Amino acid sequence: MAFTEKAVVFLVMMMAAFQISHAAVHKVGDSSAWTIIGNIDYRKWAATKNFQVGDTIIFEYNAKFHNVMRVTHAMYKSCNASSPLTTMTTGNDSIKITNHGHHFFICGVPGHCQAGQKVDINVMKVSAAAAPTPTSAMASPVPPAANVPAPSPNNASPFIVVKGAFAFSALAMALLHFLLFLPLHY
Ligand SMILES: *[C@@H]1O[C@H](CO)[C@@H](O)[C@H](O)[C@H]1NC(C)=O
Ligand SMILES: *[C@@H]1O[C@H](CO)[C@@H](O)[C@H](O)[C@H]1NC(C)=O
Ligand SMILES: [Cu+2]
Repeated sequence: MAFTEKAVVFLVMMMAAFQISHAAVHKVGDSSAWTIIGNIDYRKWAATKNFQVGDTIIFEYNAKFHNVMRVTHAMYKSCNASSPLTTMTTGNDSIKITNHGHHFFICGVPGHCQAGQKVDINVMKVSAAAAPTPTSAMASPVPPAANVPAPSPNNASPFIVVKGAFAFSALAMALLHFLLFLPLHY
């Protein structure tokens, strides 16, 4: 009986560890990818996914014909590509999700968003038990450098992710410094 109980506890711990370290990669449109061919229903595609903070979203497309713009909800609804938050143009763009809530993307090529090339990535708030700590999130197996596209003039999201990680560690260092040196001043 002890063996069975130990085995169950071990299994549960393994599952918990997997949950915490598990960061999924979602390719938008799956094998159809990011396109206007075939009238892909990206709303339906998104509805089948369980997006979590830490996951990576990949847009794969022919960069001659499409792009990816992160936009506001209003711009998403009206397919207004005049002032995107970020624009990505490599044809293989990956975005690491760093916060929950809606993330809206459209193709900025005239007519494409209207034809349905738009997606709303709704990232759920994780439950407290499954929530990764900031430390484990930072130690995720995806090296930031792998996400940085070849030098390009645009302001792609992966850079924001990298900057965010640096900002976080800088904050942690500042806090540590504060805690270590505060007693010396009193
Ligand atoms: C698109 O958005 C811009 C900036 O928010 C705005 O000035 C413009 O009027 C909008 N165009 C349409 C067609 O809604
Ligand atoms: C796109 O990048 C991913 C890694 O981020 C890679 O696995 C995949 O093969 C690439 N796809 C293409 C078509 O280059
Ligand atoms: Cu397009």
